[in-house]
Amino acid sequence: MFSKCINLIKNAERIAVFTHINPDGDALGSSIALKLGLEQMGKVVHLYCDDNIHENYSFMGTKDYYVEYSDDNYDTAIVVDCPEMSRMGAYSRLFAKIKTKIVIDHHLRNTISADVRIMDEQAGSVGVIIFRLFKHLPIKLNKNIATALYSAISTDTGCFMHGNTTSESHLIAAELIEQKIALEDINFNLFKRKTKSQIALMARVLNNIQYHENNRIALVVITKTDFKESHTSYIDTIGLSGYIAGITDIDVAILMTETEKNCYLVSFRSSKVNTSLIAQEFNGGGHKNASGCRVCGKKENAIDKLLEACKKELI
Ligand SMILES: [Mn+2]
Repeated sequence: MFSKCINLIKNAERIAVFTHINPDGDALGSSIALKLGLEQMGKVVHLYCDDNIHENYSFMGTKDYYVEYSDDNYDTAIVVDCPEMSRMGAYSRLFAKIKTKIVIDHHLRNTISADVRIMDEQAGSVGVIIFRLFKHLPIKLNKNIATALYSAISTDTGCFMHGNTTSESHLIAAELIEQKIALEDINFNLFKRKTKSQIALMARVLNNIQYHENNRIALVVITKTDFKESHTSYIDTIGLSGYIAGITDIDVAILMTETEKNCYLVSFRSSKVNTSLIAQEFNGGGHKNASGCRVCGKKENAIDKLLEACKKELI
């Protein structure tokens, strides 16, 4: 699986690593681990993410590793955890220009073309794939790499609670923990740490849950007003959809976030329904249990469209 990728990496000198906008722990952790690992091989590696990075991830060193580069002198591009070009934001243009391209991903439908595509839809996180790749390269685990990879895996498995958690993810985690990572601190940052503003936003959200289809669908809309009045922004919605999905007997949780007037970023969460099928109806994508899309239109119309698509998947 890795042989062609390994050859490309061995021949690379200057590598740009890309990931998706609205980056999560897998996107950031996988990118940072790649940077630190490939630097051990003497490569120059720069990280690109066209978005703000939440303060909660700063324990991984995001402030040092993500800086603005104007450089475009790369021979190799690697894009991780990103299913389509548009999700790279403005950096998709830089990615397109680089001669050799490698895709490493676990999303169900990845549409980015490259010289090598390392795809494992069964992998619970890209972090798992990077860990396997490192075993074939002269890269040694250390505390910083282990912190990044653990964060990647912990994020996408919901702290080893989601259905994509496997014995492999636990075995890898065990190896990473042996690097003396700050386990408790990492998981606090990933899953518990909230600002007062985030709690204020959460209070508004929890107050405004709508139930549909005999309580099988829970839906929340976060408007620009909610952000304004709680002094928060889109980045502060981290973890909210998972919270709603935890309501007893809910089959699907839908979180709609107004990003521009009458345009919503939608995230679906479910342990019972294949949410990627719902997201696909709106040209979105993701995984079985967690996916997302964008809808535009008047709020009530957008809600109706989403509920209609969602109902079809309820068994
Ligand atoms: Mn991921």
